[in-house]
Amino acid sequence: MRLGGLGALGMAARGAPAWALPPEANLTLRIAPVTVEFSPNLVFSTIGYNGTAPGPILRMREGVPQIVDVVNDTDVPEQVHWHGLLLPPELDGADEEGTPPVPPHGRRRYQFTPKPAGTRWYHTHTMAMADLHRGSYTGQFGFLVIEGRSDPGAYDQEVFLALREWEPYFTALMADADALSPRWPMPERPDVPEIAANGLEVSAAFFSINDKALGAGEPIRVRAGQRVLFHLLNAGAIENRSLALAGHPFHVIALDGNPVPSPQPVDHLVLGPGERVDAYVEMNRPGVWIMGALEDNVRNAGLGVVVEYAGQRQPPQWLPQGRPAWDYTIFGSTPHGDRVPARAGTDSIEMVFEKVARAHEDKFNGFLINGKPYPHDREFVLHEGRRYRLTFRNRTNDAHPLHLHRHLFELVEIYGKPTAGIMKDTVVVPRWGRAVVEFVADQPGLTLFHCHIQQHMDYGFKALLRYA
Ligand SMILES: [Cu+2]
Repeated sequence: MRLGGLGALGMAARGAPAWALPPEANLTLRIAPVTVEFSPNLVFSTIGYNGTAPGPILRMREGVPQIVDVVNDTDVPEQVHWHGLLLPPELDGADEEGTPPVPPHGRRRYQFTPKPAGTRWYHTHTMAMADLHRGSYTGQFGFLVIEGRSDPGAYDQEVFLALREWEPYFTALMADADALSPRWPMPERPDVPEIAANGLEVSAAFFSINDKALGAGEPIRVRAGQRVLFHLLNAGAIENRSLALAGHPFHVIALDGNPVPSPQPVDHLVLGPGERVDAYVEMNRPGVWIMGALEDNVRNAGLGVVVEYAGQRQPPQWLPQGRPAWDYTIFGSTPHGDRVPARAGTDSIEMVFEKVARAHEDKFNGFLINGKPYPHDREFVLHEGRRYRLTFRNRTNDAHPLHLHRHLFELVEIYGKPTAGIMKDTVVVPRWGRAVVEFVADQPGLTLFHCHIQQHMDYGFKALLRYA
């Protein structure tokens, strides 16, 4: 065993047996203010990990124990959530589940055995409320890759791209909130539409991929004939993001880090906050191309990166894209029949989501689940070993990325279509839409469920599930 720090040596000098020495962390994450240069003309201050935002790409091996020390060099308590991992509540990283926070100017040690394999991520999980310099509005996010035995296939390069917005502000003037959604059925749409004035929501003026705006920083350099594996993450706090690489389809192989039953090529991707997509691109169209958001205003405000083939020198080119048409079900396997029958022994949990305009401080919208505010004490009680069917009824005019902590779920119905085999931890339910997911209650302990849009979570779009 390697020696720890000076404290450990001191203990040894006093005669502590070697086995009593604390082991060294194999990873230290330091939460502290950082300054990020998004372009030569745009420099922001935020909070990051280890001096950068996004934080370092962490790699762990599935099943190999880890010791992570998190040091908090800020004045406020912090939480690090390990998104997509199956961890006990005391390590998961959510106040609501009882995870002890990392105290201000203090530290906390996390010891865990990471699983399952796949593209995961880590990020702050504090509340922000009306403070747009806290929680997921900051730069506290990064990729966490859990390497497993499964073979991702042959590829020549691996590229990690986190999509983000910056300098958020409150506004009641929102663009079409669902511009990225096709016209899906709206089974939860009320007969009489609500006309209450909408509250202030969060928007942003600047965007980046990783820590650079489109046109700043180095291009992704490729060669004709290469296969490049992209790991994509919407690390944003506020909205769905789209992405296309001019002239090149994405071959989607995994959603939220989990291999899909039917890998498919698509012209573009749409990711809700918290979601990941793993997709490879065959580099077979030499040139200098823009990979960026479909919406011109978002792409031109920074959400993009240049892909440059070797030997090509022309200005980067964007090609007009069609209307977004993202559909999870093309990556699933087809269940038998039109409807997915609940498996024998499956219990049902219904969740109806509603928005209450300007419920908070006469400014911010509030959210209710089944007509009630958080915490839904004893409302959602799980029995270990049982399979649950969760029906999400979105009776609001926004799309919501719904995240279940500490469990993976299988998507069984969305857009009015049955599907099977798609394992996720976050699913975007379209406005007035419905989604049905199933999961096995095999992770005892408090389990947080919430919308991954920071403002929605802060103002009530969350619930605690507990085990009996
Ligand atoms: Cu939401």
